[in-house]
Amino acid sequence: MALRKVVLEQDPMLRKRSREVVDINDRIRTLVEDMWETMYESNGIGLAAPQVGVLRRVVVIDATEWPEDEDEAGGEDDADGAEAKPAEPQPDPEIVKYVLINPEAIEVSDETAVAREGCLSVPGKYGMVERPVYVKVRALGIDGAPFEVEGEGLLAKALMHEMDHLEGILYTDIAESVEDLETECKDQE
Ligand code: QAP
Ligand code: CO
Repeated sequence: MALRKVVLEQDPMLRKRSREVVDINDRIRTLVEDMWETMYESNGIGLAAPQVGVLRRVVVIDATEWPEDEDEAGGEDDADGAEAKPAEPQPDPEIVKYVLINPEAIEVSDETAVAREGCLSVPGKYGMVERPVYVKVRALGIDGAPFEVEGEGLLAKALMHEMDHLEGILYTDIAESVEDLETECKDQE
């Protein structure tokens, strides 16, 4: 496994159409391993192969929404009470993790919503993007078996955002507005 370099916005590679995978071989398996590593290292929730400079129709997504992320989990710091409250058992989040090879949208909703998006290839920016609220995608898994995934909310956005990358489209092309992230967000090194 290895980290790969993330290709940035101005690189013409991101504007090209990626080609179908015809054979899921060791090269593709290594690519997928490296994409997971690269995505997690950069705190992304989705990554498409062209973002690491490989023009193949391969996407990884981890849109798992951890309860802690949404709100300060638990809340109050332990008061000096006699009985320390046992930690509330957190429900296990549903793991929303997919490798998609040659993904195709086979159904999209008419209903759309405008929501915030970012992209590892466009660091330090975000934009408001209108997308269908629901999509059904057919793809091959890393084992070569076809499967379907239905996405709503974050997963739907991630699926459409990543499939756009395979067509050479960036969210900044279709965003209603793009703005700089506040500089107080200091998760860079
Ligand atoms: C695509 O985007 C996406 O600028 C994945 O400083 C976007 O993983 C799916 C990221 C919106 C669903 C909704 C961007 C991390 C990650 C940054 C990403 C940054 C740190 C973006
Ligand atoms: Co992106």
